[in-house]
Amino acid sequence: MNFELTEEQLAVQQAAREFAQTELLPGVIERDETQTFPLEQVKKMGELGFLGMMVDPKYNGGGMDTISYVLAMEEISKIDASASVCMSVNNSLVCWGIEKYGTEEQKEKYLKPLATGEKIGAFCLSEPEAGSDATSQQTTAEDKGDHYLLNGTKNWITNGNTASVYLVVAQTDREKGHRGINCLIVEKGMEGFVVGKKENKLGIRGSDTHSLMFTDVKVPKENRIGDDGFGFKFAMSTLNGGRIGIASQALGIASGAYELALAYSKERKAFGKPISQHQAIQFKLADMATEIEAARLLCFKAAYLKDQKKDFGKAGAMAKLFASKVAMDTTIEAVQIHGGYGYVKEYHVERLMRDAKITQIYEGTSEIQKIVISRELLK
Ligand code: COS
Repeated sequence: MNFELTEEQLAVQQAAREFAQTELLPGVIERDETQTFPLEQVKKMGELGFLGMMVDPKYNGGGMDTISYVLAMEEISKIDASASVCMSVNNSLVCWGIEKYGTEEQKEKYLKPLATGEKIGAFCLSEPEAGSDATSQQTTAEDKGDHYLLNGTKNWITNGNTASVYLVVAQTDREKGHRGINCLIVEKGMEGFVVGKKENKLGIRGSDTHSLMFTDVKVPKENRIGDDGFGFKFAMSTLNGGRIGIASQALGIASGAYELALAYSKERKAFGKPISQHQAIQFKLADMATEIEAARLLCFKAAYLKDQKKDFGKAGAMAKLFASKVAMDTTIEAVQIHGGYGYVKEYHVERLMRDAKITQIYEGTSEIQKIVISRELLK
């Protein structure tokens, strides 16, 4: 066992930290306020290799390990979780999914531009009436010989408008249940595909969350990922990895809030001394730091297992379940330590508190993570 990061991992961490400080911090409060997607910043993230970190260099990726991805996600999420959710979806759902299960043609056509951020991807599983219960897909992909006819609505889609490549899960044969589901690569601009309304959200307000409508969209057969009926397994397998990304995002939101609270506690005086000298605050800081460290280790463990090509489903679910709770608890305490200042926008912690909540909901709620974990335990 080795707890040391490699030179390369440390360099990635440093690069992500510098990028977040110089490119994401300026304007993050305004983007949250005005619900503005960080388009320029995401473009730069692509140029720096943060959008296809683990993709094989032969498909324009960074060829990095998942630990480096966790480190970069943590640093970027400390400052701007709206940017990091775009990064997480592009890396661990869309790029990974196509690289692992796509055809060579799909990789050439879609993975290469996705890995550099020239194109942005979206993962479209959730529907108005199918979130946790992902097998009850109402969107249909009717087999028409050389193409599928796609009809239905997807909800809460991250990168909904910014994306140009969409992985859309749909039911082809209802009688076959989850074995009748397919995942299709849909391009923006295909006739009958309309981006719907943007959601007005509690947190990650800079991220671009939309509903999507598909009406008789003709999707060529060569855009199906995997064999006929593989779509549900594809979604589950991809989400296993996505959960490492969201766990790292939650970790970053927590550690960002903790660092702000630590610094503030040394500056703010009460009863004649910095509040960091009061045990009430010291105990909060001790709890926050301990829980964050535990969350980080769970993220590393899941990432390590993935890199070792071992089963990482349970580890990823544990990391997400725990880190998202730590994000919620830590940000609430960070606001508390800031007192009245914590409740106003300038101090960042109120935004982090709002951003934290979604990590307990998307890519599988905490309750779903418990289902995934307990099924593994009881196997
Ligand atoms: N990894 C790989 N395969 C998985 C899997 C996982 N985590 N979970 C399920 N599967 C496979 C099963 O092995 C099963 O295949 P077989 O029938 O060949 O054995 C198939 O998928 C269907 O699984 P199951 O019968 O367990 O389906 P359920 O309807 O009971 O649902 C849960 C399983 C609840 C785990 C699943 O629906 C889920 O993860 N839901 C949450 C989806 C989600 O994260 N939504 C958020 C949207 S993205 S923001």
